[in-house]
Amino acid sequence: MTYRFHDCQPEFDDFHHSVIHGLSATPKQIPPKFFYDEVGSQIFDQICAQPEYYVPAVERSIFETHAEDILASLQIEDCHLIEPGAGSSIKVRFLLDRVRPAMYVPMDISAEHLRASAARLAADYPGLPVHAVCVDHTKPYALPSDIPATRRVFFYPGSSLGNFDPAEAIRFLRDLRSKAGDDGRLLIGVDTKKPADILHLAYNDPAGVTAAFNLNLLERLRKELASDVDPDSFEHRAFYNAARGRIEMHLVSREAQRVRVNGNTFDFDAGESIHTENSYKYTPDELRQLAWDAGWMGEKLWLDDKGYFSVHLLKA
Ligand code: AVJ
Repeated sequence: MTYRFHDCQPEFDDFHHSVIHGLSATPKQIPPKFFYDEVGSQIFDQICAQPEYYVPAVERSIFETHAEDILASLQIEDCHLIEPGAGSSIKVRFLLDRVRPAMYVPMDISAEHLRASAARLAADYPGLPVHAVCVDHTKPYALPSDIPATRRVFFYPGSSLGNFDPAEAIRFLRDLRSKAGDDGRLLIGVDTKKPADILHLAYNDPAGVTAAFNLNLLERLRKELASDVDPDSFEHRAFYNAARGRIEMHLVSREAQRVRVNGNTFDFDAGESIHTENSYKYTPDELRQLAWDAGWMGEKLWLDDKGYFSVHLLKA
């Protein structure tokens, strides 16, 4: 078992700065990458088990239905498989159960979570070299030099791309393109546009797990930034903004109040929100155009019957 952990130390100050900066802005905002502390990463796994959050199940059904075609097209045997934002490394097991890459590189912003899930994975796949890299992939970073620069296959499932706005998404894809090299590939899962009621339910699950995920951000403010914010004084709101093709998540203040964060004070009107997430949805054509603008060619595309989710294979 080869297992290595590279800690590129996503700057801890970053959380503090982003929160102070984001709460000083109009409208108030905090970037979604801060959802994923240890607790948040676990709540996200629970979201993925909610029937209304169709994303993982539909993506999985696409992988299963088209497994042969996907694996044949990928030529993954012997490749260096790299997964930005790997989280618990659950989805990649589908690939690892069927083929043997020369190396698996899970990358994640949450050090503890990555350490635990990468170690578990290395134990479950003896003989697979696992090089975990703790890094914030939304910022410029270099891959460690012991990850070979050839035969790189990037795996970016679950519509993680949706958190970037379209201009950022192009920048991110362009960066992957340059890291991938000329024989590189990108297997990417992207949520599609669909009726608003289905989208609405996916981000407003009746069990309240998505609400807990959103509100956990305020728990982080309390724990890590010595904030006096009362999570009960905010409520979860998620809706589909059709004009911009995205789900928006907000934390809405139930009352006019003053919140303290590390010695700074922030005033909220009743009903004023903190914008915590965008989740962009792309038609297959829109995604192909975006990828093209970033230097990728669409090689193959797989959809489920209803067209609720798309898996694209892109080549350099
Ligand atoms: C991990 C960004 C793909 O936008 O669907 C799920 C995060 N937020 N429920 C998404 C999320 C609320 C998720 N991504």
